[in-house]
Amino acid sequence: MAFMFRRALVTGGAGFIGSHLVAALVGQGCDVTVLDNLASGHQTNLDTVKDKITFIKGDIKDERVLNRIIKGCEVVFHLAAVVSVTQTVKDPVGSALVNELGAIRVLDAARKNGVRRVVLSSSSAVYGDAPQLPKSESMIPAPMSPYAVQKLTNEYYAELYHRLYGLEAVCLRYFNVYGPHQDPSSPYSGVISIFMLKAINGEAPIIYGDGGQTRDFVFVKDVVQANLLAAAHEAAPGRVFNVGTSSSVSVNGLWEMIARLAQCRLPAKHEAPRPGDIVHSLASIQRAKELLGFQPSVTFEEGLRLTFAWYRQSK
Ligand code: UD2
Repeated sequence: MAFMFRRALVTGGAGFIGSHLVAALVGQGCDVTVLDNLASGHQTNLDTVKDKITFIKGDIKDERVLNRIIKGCEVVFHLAAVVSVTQTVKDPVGSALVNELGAIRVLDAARKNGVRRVVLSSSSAVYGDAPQLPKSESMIPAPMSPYAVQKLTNEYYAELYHRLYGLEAVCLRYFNVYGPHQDPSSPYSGVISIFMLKAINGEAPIIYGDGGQTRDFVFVKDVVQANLLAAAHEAAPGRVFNVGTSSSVSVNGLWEMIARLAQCRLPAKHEAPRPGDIVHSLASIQRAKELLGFQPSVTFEEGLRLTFAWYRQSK
């Protein structure tokens, strides 16, 4: 029996993935509160639902705010985080205060206020550069950045809160998520957002290395689907699930597809590989398929088309 819920809190709900999740929850009649400090999220991401949600500008580190707004929620989707790997390398302590301590505060506020389930956003970063493909949840994690350690720590705490306190915590390891609302403004933004902007502006992108590296790109709508399944399904609590598509595309192939969409004939410039860049990444989504009924619904071509239309319109 699926767990039906009416009230949810989304931390990081003004961010790229969070804002899509909020819209989907509102669409299914859920009463949604968003907590976001707008450090990397944008309130404009919530424009279409702003009259139908409660928006709180605040921090997950603020225990008082958290305890106040979590009351009465049946599910918490925890997406608030320092999302840049580079930022966590520059500031391991500051980022841990948000990504580790902040997450524990969310789990603890949930426990103390009778929340039934918490869905936490984790990352494929926890696998590091282990060569085995596809990456499956049974592999031993090999985190290689503070970001990855922080996400893995969240997973351990989630499991612990499930075991010790019976809180129904679920973790989702996202692979390379793309789609509308992804911010292309930093050199460490998602490659699709960067390439889209370059193509629209008629500029050549930079490909690091020979471009043969591959990624499992998952459209944001499917990440939302995974969150909703994780929140509702009885098989989810206490578990970790990969969220990807189980197919991959090379960075060269990606630029070809985007250039075709934009009718841009510029060849990419190649630079030295990024230090620490992993070569191949591919998800096994067997567990999510079997236990949650997860099935990616948007083909890569379709997802790119939708994303491109959004960047062109919002330019
Ligand atoms: C993703 C996640 C990161 C972490 C990591 C774990 C994103 C945005 N980042 O990093 O948070 O979970 O996986 O492994 O999802 N590239 C170019 N040119 C550019 C930008 C990127 O060639 O202008 C290449 C880059 O060198 C890499 C690939 O594109 O090989 C993907 O880069 P990315 O930054 O989008 O994502 P990734 O996989 O490094």
